[in-house]
Amino acid sequence: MPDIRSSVIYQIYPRSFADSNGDGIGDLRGIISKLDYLADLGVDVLWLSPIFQSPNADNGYDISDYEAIMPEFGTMTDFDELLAQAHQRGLRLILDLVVNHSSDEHRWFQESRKSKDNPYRDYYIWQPPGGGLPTNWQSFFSGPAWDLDETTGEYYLHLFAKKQPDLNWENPALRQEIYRMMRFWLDKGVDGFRMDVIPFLSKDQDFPDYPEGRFGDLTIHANGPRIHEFLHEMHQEVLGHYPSVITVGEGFGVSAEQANLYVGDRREELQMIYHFDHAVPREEHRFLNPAPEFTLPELKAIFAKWNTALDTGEDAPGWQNIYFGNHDNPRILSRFGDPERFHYESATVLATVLLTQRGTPSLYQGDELGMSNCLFEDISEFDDIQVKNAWAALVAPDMDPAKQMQFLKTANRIARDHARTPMQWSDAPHAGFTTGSTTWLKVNPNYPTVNAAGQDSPPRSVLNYYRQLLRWRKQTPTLHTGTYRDLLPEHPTLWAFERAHESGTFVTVANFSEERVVLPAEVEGKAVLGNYAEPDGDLRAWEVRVYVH
Ligand code: TEU
Ligand code: CA
Repeated sequence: MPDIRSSVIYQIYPRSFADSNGDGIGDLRGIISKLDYLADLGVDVLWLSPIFQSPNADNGYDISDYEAIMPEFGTMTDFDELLAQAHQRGLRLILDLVVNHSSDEHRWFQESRKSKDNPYRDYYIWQPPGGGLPTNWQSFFSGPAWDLDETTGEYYLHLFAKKQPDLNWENPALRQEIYRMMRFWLDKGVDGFRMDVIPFLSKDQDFPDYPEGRFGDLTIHANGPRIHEFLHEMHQEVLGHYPSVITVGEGFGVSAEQANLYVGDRREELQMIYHFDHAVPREEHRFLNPAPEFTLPELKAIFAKWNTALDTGEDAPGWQNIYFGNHDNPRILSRFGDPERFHYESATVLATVLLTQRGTPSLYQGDELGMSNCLFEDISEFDDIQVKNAWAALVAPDMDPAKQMQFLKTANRIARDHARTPMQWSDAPHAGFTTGSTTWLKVNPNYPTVNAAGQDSPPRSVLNYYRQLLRWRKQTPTLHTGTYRDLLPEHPTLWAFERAHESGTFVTVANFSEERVVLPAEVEGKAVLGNYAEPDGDLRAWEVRVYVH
């Protein structure tokens, strides 16, 4: 079994990847039809965002049956074929495990809300009304985290939308149901799980209000009192019985110092975690008060800090999953690159920096083509519950024109929908994503120039750069396990780092600007790879090189 450290993960957002039947919604047969493309790209592991039955209040992150396929995506037979065909091509497949909450349409919740003595009552978190809301806890998508359910007159907890009630991990029967469900998928041959908001599973049973000065700080719900007990139990009951299983925890609220409690080598919890330190801060109020983007020195400091933390302390070493973007963030090229003026150059800078870093990288669909943010001209063009609920709370009450403009401008920078527009396969109508006449979310109008078919043959394309880089990464052990050292942490526009290992030392140097920069003395050796012909002398606009010495 390949070491996860030499693997690269590719995230598929199934709704937007490829539509096989013309209904405008991506599906499993669509993914099957693109497996050759993915194998040829050179990735190792496919992570599918949720494919389970769901009313789609949060695009599948609200599951109503963990063992059934969402009908829009296909059938269990389609899934079995997808898994078999992926394995035939040497691709491993991991699923999204969303077990902090379910959908309110899950049978367990339907039962749970019926009466206080229903056998499923304790599958969820209920509190009596007392003097009103049980605590002042806030949710991600819709104001207070408690909702009064009229049938029994009690409140249930939902840290996300109202239609996403939190499961009660204090209940051993619930935990066993989850473990059984995990075995169901692993026994089918699934290779592991990406685990949604995993640090949230354990809730403080004293149900304290937010501490003074931290009202609405949702990171407080992470790292609850029994989280490590639960994850260790999950390992004993399930994960430990599948020696080559891949696990990636979504580490919202986990600090670098806490990471090894989840992924430290001997902890018997998870294999990898990914953090939010460089994710777009996107609490509801940000749509009117946007936070500035990270500067390059800030971004570099985050990567350096995590590398150090994972190698430090009694639980070290630990391993992480690294990324620039995913389905919860805008497009990486729009955040950190220059899609208009230096499309190829800046997309390949981001590719090289991520794929030569220390950690198991996750690529997000379309980044290998240099897909960028899409212009949403009106609130009605968005789909995401987060944007819509924020608009309803912040703008809809008075429809103040200045607020509307500010909101739209910010959403066009930070909304999750940017990552969710359909994959751009060709310059055919709807970017070749569907043969039908509509798509569930608009297609980025730049598809005639940015698409996979157009990048397939030209040697100088973002796609071919990724292909070449992924092949080279695979055969270069230094990139899998070598140490990480930032050579110029303070430099405002250069990211220069060294990866050292007995099999060779490499230095990546990347210019995150269009200004020419003199090659610093810290960078030595012979250039082996880059995004400009004749890599020599000053670094040109958005130039990246990798040196060996
Ligand atoms: O995300 C959890 C999470 O904490 C954030 O990504 C959050 O959704 C966003 O930043 C709000 O500001 C996971 C999934 O990746 C996300 O798609 C789901 O919406 C969420 O959990 C609920 O399942
Ligand atoms: Ca379809």
